Order: sequence, then structure tokens, then C-alpha cells
Amino acid sequence: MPRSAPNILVCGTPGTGKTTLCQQVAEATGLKHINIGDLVKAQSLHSGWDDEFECLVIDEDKVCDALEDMMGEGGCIVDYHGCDFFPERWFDLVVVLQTDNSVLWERLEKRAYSQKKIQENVQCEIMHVIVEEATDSYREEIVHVLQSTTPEDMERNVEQLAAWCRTWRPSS
Ligand code: DAT
Repeated sequence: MPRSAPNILVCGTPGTGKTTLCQQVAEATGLKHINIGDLVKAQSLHSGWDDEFECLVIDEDKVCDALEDMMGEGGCIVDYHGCDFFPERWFDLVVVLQTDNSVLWERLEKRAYSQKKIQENVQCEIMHVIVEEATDSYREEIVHVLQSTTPEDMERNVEQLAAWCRTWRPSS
């Protein structure tokens, strides 16, 4: 069954603006915003805390099982930093957000992350880790890398995604 509305995945290093973008696109288009971090906490889809990386160890199979029906219906905008464990068939568009390194550093400092966690995340951004993950996991033509450093970038990205949704048609 083809989806009646598109599914979008928004990924990128923490702090690049995924949640802000997804909220605004959801408001503009009616897509359902699915924040994977919130879902994992709400439904305990994890196996505990990773002391080294200072984050929950998510249970990827359980997350995929929890999402399968919604994704099959379509009309979801999914918000998660990584992207390599979702089924490729779920998404019509994959957006990777990127932020200037010094701006990203400041955003993460405001989150009260440890210096180590900030360094690891900014290093991840410098090395384009998520861009590589997305291009390794999805067809090149559906992966779009968007800058998310300034409020103007955010506004433009919201408009672009909303415009893309308006013109999307189900494939036969
Ligand atoms: P993420 O969901 O990727 O972790 P977020 O949406 O929570 O990121 O944004 C982190 C902070 O940065 C938040 O205070 C909003 C701000 N921000 C994000 N993208 C921005 C942009 N393009 N311009 C200005 N501020 C931005």
C-alpha cells in the first residue's frame, strides 16, 4: 500500500536544530512529529545508561517495532540524531542538519553537557559523521544536507520542507 502522506527523517548532531525544525514543519504541514529520544524515554525502549557516552542505550529493534504502523501510514517527521537503523523504505526524504562548529559548541554548552560530551559532538560534526551515515543508508537523491546555523537558515529550511510536502505525491 503506498503511503498517503510522506515520511521525513531529520537527523544531525545534537544541537543542530532537529527538534526546532520538526516542530515548525509539523505545525506548517500537519505532519506528526516523532521525537525518538522522547519516545525511548516514554516507552522505556532502552537497555540503560551508557556512562562512557552519557546517554541512554536505545533498543533499536524495539524502536522500529514501536514505529512500524505509524510509518506505514505515512505523514510522520522523525527527529533523531542518527539514521542508520531505520528501514530505508520508511522515508521519502532524509534531511541532515549541519551547524557551524563554534555556534554548535555554544548551543551545547547551554545544555549543560560535560566538556567531554561537547567535544565528542562537535568532533562528530567536524567529521561529517551523520552526513556519511545518511548517504551510506539512503539513496543519494533523497538525502539533503541543510545548513542550520542562523535563524534565517531555520526559516528557509522550514519553508523548503513545507513546500516539498505540498508537492509530494504517492509513488504508484
Ligand atoms: P536538536 O534537536 O538537533 O538537538 P534543537 O532544535 O533542540 O536541536 O536546537 C538546539 C538549540 O539551538 C535551541 O535553543 C534552538 C537553537 N537553534 C537550532 N537551530 C537554530 C538555527 N538554525 N538558528 C538559530 N538557533 C537555532
